[in-house]
Amino acid sequence: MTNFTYSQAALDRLQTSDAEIFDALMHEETRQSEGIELIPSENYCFPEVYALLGSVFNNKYSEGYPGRRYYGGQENTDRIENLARDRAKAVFRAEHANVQPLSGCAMNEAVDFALLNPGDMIMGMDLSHGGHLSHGHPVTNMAKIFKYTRYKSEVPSGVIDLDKVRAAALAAMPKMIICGHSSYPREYDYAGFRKIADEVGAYLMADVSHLGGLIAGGVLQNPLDFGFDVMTTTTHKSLRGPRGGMILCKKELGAKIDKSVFPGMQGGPHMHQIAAIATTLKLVQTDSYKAYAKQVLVNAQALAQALLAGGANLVTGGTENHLIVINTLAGFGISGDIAETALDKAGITLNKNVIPDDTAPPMKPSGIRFGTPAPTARGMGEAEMKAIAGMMLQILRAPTDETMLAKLREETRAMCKRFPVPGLENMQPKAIAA
Ligand code: DSN
Repeated sequence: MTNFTYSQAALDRLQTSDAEIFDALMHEETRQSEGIELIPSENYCFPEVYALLGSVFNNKYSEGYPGRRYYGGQENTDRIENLARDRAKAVFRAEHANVQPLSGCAMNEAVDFALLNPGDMIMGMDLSHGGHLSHGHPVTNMAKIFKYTRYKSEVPSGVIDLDKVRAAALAAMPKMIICGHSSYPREYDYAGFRKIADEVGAYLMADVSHLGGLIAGGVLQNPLDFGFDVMTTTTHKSLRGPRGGMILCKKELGAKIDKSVFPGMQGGPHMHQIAAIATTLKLVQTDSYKAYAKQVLVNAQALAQALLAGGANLVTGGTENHLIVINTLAGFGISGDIAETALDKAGITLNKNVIPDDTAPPMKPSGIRFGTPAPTARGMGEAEMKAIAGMMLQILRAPTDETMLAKLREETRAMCKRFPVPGLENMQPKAIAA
């Protein structure tokens, strides 16, 4: 036992000292327990993560790196950061690891500033084809500093035509090429990208934020096995850790990356977060986590096949990873925001999403995006995926049928009761504020 029982004692105090926030917390526990979470970047963290995020490591300032800090009292923080770095290197077969980035955008920005100069050209995937804002969208601050050029996937297959990527790279001569996405349901040809980067003399980076857990679990390819210079991943998606980011890279780039994270971008690292990352990286090495990663992909196939059989229009025609994008406008005559709202009413949470070359605005796009990491973490399998697909199809066909939505809400609640959220198994409904 620790000297302070964080969870119950701290919650009891919170209930008295800030009833409004306590109430929101109780309602969020209920929402997460009683609803089917399909946002593909979300997950239920390992319960151990809650313990560390709510621990006294929150109180510590640790600017610098293990063995070289600007403040005293680092014997325990050095231990956890060394463990986190060593485990990250082991899990991802990396030569160097930095576990301090506060989250995804910060980690990607740190890489850009470590390896490039203002005005340099970066090549990343087009946002509507699955790329991420932090890979050079004009609305971001980074677009004021670096130049960006984009590659796309082929429509409707989703294949990335490497001849086109090569031609575009030879024309733009980027200093860095990025593989990575937040809504691309296909695998990359990492070896093909390596050849192109070599030909134009660019650094090659993979942002595997969505895939990190599936790579750790050994069910998707690891870009570092293909000679990538840098790989970034957030730690809270398929990895099931705390919110955070990691940069993994070749040894010779380690010093530049570390300097760019601190003091370049950030001050004090969040040591409670780093402790939780360390534990996450131990847990993802277990057989049960490897089985989980495998089941995430099996479930994605089950969900995709059932939706296809029901006439849904899947972007790229299917999936090879954990996520699925549906063109709701083409398949059901409704925009993604209408679909998102209707599904939410029935207890199925996902997000509206642009589809390749979408002409509709991002708040009223033509599709939806969803995936299987979260339902798989609560133990749902193929039978539940088929049932969820059936409910989704009913809703997408009749999004304004409130009677049907209410009936399906009861069904999703009943399904969720059978699969408690990890860490919330003993949730007492009576403890929930009205
Ligand atoms: N917000 C994350 C996602 O949903 O993919 C990426 O930043």
